[in-house]
Amino acid sequence: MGFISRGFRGRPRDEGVKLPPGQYLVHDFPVLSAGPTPRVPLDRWEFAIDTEDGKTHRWSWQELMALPSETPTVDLHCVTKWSKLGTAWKGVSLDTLFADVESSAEYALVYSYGGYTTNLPVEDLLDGKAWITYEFDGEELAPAHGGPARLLVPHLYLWKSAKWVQGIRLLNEDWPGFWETAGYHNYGDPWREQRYQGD
Ligand SMILES: Nc1nc2c(c(=O)[nH]1)N[C@H]1C(S)=C(S)[C@@H](COP(=O)(O)O)O[C@H]1N2
Ligand SMILES: [Mo]
Repeated sequence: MGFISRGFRGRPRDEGVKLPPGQYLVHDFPVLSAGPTPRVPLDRWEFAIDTEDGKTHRWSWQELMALPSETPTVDLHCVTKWSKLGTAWKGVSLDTLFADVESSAEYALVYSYGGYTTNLPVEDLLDGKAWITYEFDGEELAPAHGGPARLLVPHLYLWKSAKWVQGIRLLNEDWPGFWETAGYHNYGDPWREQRYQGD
């Protein structure tokens, strides 16, 4: 009779959303940590970039706060298949942190307080693709989600976004990190569904 069912699936707000293959939407913010949450007092916190020539660039918490910040709103994709859309962050772009770093290294090994590591190409940190974030949803970043500061690299699976980030080591050869050594994909592009080695 001319009645057309619109055939909503799920919530109307999820309609028309295109997710990477194999992902489903969540509206909460799951916590995934491979170990206990490290606590680093801000007066002892620092972030470092170590170059392939053995030079170290360091920022204290106050120095990080004094840098120009950005407020990216991005989608998150976890290899365990949840995706969370439109998350709002505040942090410092890696372009800003790399501004005075002289390096021709192609590879980065990100390391965290607590010992976590993850690797990615340096170019995936640059050109507006990655931030050291310290606020989520307008509030200081909760320790469980990586506070005081975490790397955010939203175009790769979320295991690349190291929580409690401590530094980035620039390398001429690729060193696999924690999950990459355990059989996860070396690069981890969610749109190409690069979950495990061989994908
Ligand atoms: N330091 C550290 N960073 C980490 C992890 C971790 O165990 N330790 N887990 C990774 C994984 S597998 C995911 S999915 C995300 C989870 O971030 P969330 O707990 O804020 O959701 O953090 C990533 N960063
Ligand atoms: Mo994950």
